[in-house]
Amino acid sequence: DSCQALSGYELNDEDCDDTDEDVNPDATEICNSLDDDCDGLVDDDDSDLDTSTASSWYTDADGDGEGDASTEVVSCDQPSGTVADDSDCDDDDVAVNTAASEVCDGVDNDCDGATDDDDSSLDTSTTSGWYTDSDGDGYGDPTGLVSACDQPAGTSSDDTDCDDGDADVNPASTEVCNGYDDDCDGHIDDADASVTGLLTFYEDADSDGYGDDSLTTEACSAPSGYDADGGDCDDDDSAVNPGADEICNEIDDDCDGDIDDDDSDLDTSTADEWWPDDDLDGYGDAGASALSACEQPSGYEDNDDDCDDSDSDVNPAGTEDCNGYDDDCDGVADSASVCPCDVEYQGGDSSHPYMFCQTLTSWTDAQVDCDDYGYHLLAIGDATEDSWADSTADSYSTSKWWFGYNDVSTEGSWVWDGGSSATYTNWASGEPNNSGSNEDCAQLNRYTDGTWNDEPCSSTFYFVCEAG
Ligand code: 2F8
Ligand code: CA
Repeated sequence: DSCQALSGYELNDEDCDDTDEDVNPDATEICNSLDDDCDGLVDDDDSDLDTSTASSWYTDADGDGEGDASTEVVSCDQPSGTVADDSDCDDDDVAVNTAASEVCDGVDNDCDGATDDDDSSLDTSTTSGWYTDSDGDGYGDPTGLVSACDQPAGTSSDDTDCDDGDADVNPASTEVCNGYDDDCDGHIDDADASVTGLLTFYEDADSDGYGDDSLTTEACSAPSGYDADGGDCDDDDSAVNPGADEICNEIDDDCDGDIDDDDSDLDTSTADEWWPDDDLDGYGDAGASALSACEQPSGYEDNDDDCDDSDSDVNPAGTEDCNGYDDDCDGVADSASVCPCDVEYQGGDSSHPYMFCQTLTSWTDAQVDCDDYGYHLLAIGDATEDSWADSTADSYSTSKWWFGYNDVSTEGSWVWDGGSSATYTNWASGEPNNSGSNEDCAQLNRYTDGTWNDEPCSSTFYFVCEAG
């Protein structure tokens, strides 16, 4: 004791460690394993502990060295079962922590917030192989590998599609004849034993494009010596098949069962032309249309030389007679050589003869003479015929010529030989005058201008006959 404070002495004895100036009742309890504030309690045991000097500890339930952030405990000493790390995102799984590898398992193994394919640090050795399935047929393109945990859209676990651009082509498809390896077995069409839908081909021995219906084989493509078309009715003759033209040769060229004229398909350019021979004189009707046929039809001839198919005496072999007809079909009816008189034709119409008979004959006898050859006394139809007949008669003789106009039957009623009425007349002025009440027949050349005159029918003149 002393009255004054002695150097190195204090009025209290509360220092519990007088060798450490930081330890005393006024000191702050901190983590240092000392009873800093001399309250008898050290560190974690002292409720006065300055926790800012303590550490945070986290439960590491799975013992993987990383703790559960939700289990923070602040203390100086590490509690048993805790760690200073708080990064374990699953403290019940020792395999899940920030040191783990991200693998395909649906778990965020490395606690980085991303799972599986979403994690760029994914261990790709744990992924699966997926193959693009562009055609959506469930079979993937072996060249379109995509590695991922989960199957990406538009992929397949399969890698056996041999054409990922065609949904009809894959190992489950049926091989058909189309030039593709439909079922992806490496074999196309006929080379694939599983092919279906084969076509029928026909053996074509004559190589004309059409085969024998009785010799067939099934395939996608025509084997050598076979054709897609059958129907060849003669496979030894390349000119005979369904594609051939039916021609006149007594063969069923086009294999339709009909031969030559019996076949409506006949190429008529190979047929002959036949003309009807109604008068059966061996000569066809020159005025008829020809019939095309391979064989001569009954009643037809191979010529159209008959100028009158209603008269078997008229044809090129006929005998030209004086009858007003072209009996031998040479284009000329009658002639002076077969007729009793000179024969003339108006305007070059050799089918219509006129006879200019220079024998003095009464009108009535002349009428009979004309009629004997199938003619009648000239009937003048118009001024042209009148002028021609008059000038032609003049060229033979300027004497008088009978023609057919007469009023023999009824005085004053003039008609042509045969009885028909006239549409044209050319009487001389003052004629007919029935001079002497005895003139009933008409004649040319009383007047030199070609006009007509009536004279007695008993007079004998030259006469003009007209055919028909
Ligand atoms: O003058 C016309 C007249 O001339 C003759 O009679 C005089 C003719 N007769 C004979 O030639 C026979 C008539 O026919 C004629 O009309
Ligand atoms: Ca007269």
